[in-house]
Amino acid sequence: MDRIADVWGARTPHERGTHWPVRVDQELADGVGESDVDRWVQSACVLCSNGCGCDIAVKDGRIVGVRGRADDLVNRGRLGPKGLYGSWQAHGKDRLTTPLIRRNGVLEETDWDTAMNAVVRRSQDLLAEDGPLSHGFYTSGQLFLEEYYTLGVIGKAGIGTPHMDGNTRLCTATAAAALKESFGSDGQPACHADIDLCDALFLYGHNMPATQTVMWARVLDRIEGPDRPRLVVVDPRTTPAAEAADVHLAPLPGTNQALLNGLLRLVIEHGWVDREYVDRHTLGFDELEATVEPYTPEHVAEICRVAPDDLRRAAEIFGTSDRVLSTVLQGFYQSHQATAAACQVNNLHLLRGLIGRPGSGVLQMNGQPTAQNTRECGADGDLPGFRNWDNPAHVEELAALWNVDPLTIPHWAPPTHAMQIWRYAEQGSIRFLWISATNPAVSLPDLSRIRRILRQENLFVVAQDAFRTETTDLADVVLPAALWGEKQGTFTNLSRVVHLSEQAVAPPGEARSDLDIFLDYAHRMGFRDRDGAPLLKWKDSEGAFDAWRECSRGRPCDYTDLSYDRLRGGSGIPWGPERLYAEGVFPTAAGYCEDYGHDLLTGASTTPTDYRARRPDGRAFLKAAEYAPPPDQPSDEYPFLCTTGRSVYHFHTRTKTRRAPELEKAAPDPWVEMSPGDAAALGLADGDVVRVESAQGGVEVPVRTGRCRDGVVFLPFHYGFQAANELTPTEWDPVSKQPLFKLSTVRIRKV
Ligand SMILES: Nc1nc2c(c(=O)[nH]1)N[C@H]1C(S)=C(S)[C@@H](COP(=O)(O)OP(=O)(O)OC[C@H]3O[C@@H](n4cnc5c(=O)[nH]c(N)nc54)[C@H](O)[C@@H]3O)O[C@H]1N2
Ligand SMILES: Nc1nc2c(c(=O)[nH]1)N[C@H]1C(S)=C(S)[C@@H](COP(=O)(O)OP(=O)(O)OC[C@H]3O[C@@H](n4cnc5c(=O)[nH]c(N)nc54)[C@H](O)[C@@H]3O)O[C@H]1N2
Ligand code: SF4
Ligand SMILES: [Mo]
Repeated sequence: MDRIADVWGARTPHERGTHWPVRVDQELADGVGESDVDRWVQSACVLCSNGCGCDIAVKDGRIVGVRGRADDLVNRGRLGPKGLYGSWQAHGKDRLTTPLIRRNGVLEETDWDTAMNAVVRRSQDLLAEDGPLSHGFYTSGQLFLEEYYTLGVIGKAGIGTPHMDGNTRLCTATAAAALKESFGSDGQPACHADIDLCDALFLYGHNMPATQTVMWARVLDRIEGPDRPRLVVVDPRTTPAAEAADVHLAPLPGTNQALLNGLLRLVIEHGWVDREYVDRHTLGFDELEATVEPYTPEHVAEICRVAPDDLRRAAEIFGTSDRVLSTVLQGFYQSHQATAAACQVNNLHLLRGLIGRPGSGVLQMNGQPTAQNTRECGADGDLPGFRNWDNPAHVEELAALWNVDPLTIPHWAPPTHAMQIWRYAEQGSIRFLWISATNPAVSLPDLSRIRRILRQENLFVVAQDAFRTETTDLADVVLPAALWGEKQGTFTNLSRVVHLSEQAVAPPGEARSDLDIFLDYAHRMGFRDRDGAPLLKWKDSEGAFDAWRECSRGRPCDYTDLSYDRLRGGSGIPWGPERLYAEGVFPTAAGYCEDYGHDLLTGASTTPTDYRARRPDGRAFLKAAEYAPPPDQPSDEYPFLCTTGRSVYHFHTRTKTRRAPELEKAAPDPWVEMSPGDAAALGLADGDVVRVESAQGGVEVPVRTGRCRDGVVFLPFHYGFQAANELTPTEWDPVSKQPLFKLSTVRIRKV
């Protein structure tokens, strides 16, 4: 099979409500036949949030391929291009095999004792001099649950710093925020099987054919089946999803909130509202109705530059289909008014009561494979178990569980978000920054600033990765990490399905699992509980998982039903029921909710008193917001709106996918996409190299025409050279604090 040319693979069409047929995809190294494989080891793919179940092929102690798991409810055997080629081929290539330490400005190989002692000495000195606020932790959406929970406890109960976040801030902080604002807690309402059952599917700022290829294969099998669901796609580019759509709305980047207010207005005006559901299960209808009133199709058309009739058709599909599934992703989360716009998708579903029912619901998508666990376990700064930092009873629960003084656990202010952590490092109040499983020197906005911060003399940077990256090159200590397949752990996909990933092979050289590294740090630091016993009472991944189960008990993400034994064999298993909120009861009770919410326009927090006074008691919030124009508008100097995102063949900063020959060959270099009209106006043809410049910086890349609407250009952000993030500004959403990667203004000229 060639998943480069044929990204989604052979169709297996089926009828609504019937099981998605099995199709097993497999890839083995050249010269390795199925009979050569010594064993197949159970796992799931870690190259996107879909979390496809797979088995890892092992021969002579090496990983030699992968195969989809036919039994898995997520993928029924399928794997996409990244899963097939990218998940395993990087393992043997130019890995970090020993720790590195900077001496006289140069990174040199060293042993673990020297490296860890240097980390611990700096940590202890700073704690003594400046206290916990000198420490910042910037982690990932790509470690395992056990690793996040361990890191979370170290940060909160060992050090006691609020400065911990994941790159999930760049990724799905808005998903979490929108779920909290509308429903009271994080937790994905819908499930994958809703694709098999829906009558209409809405993709909001989501290029699913490129970014969850197996999920899209599932959609294609409905689209080509006998009872095709209708498809509406909201994206300024003509993505493959847009090409397949019944209605493609291509708003100008940054105008999602106006478009959604327009859709809500039409749904209300035509009486497509389930009044009984709204009255019993929601709060805030009158304010929502009043807020969306000015957004007539004509007004919206003017702001978003879409055809008013297309908006009407989209609203009618939403209003008149029995079962509607919506997905939301970066075109919303990384754009202007991110949380506000994502909440309006929740509002559409609440208005019709289309949530928690077979074939109906919302997927506020994840992107990274384990981002859900970063959020659940508190490695994104939130308190573990979707606990509310502003609720003293929740802090007490954790203090009792960990046997520490509640005052150690930082809860005097909201947890510090990643963009603020970088700001503190820039200003010099954070002097110890531990980066794990992320490559900020490519993935954060305004890269010249990020490089400047990482190079600062008075900032001690620890970087923990499997490869040398643009980030490890700027670190003071580099810790070599084991990858997926070289360690054991669990993770939870975009539909709450938990998979166990077993260790298939030994890590190379002296590389160690992130769990072992964190445990070693805790041990050397001597973190203790109130009785003088070690703070961390587990020594391996299963022990960490069991400790986490206790922490999650009674919370919305309750894992107590799951165990390593239950997760072995068969399919991954969701936490909670298949769909959340089937009864229309939401986790909004004041004593239970994860957050008291915010004003969507300004980000101002709701006080606990005001929250309680609204008596949500299980009802969802219909939160409204006006459209506000984006801060950056095209000008004579920077006439184009620039947006950034993904290509199907690469994962992020390419540390794995550029080491997979098939993927690297398919997309070796960056480019800029623009509309044929804009290209012609500048006298540009395909392949001409242009300089793209924003107020932050510039890149030189060849032009590809097509896909973009006039006035908008697009760059993939995967490449560490001519990197898209040289262009992006340091701006974020007021509620979720997610950076605005999808919106800058640029000028373009031929070089
Ligand atoms: N192949 C591949 N797959 C991946 C990844 C990868 O790197 N490569 N990464 C994974 C991760 S971590 C994530 S977060 C997901 C991301 O998955 P997606 O969100 O699907 O990917 P993006 O390309 O970032 O953005 C999606 C779309 O947003 C559109 N867009 C830009 N601005 C706006 C706007 O203002 N409004 C609207 N409506 N749309 C806009 C862009 O045109 C783009 O097509 O993918 C996951 N899957
Ligand atoms: N302009 C622009 N910028 C963006 C985006 C965009 O759309 N546009 N998208 C944003 C989004 S959604 C995301 S998710 C981020 C992604 O940005 P990053 O997280 O920086 O990207 P990755 O390349 O996935 O980096 C993960 C690193 O972890 C390493 N790694 C993998 N597995 C392990 C492990 O088990 N242990 C350890 N220690 N290391 C491991 C990899 O080698 C790699 O270096 O980029 C963000 N930046
Ligand atoms: S869809 Fe995502 S999880 Fe599935 S094989 Fe592709 S990259 Fe891996
Ligand atoms: Mo992401």
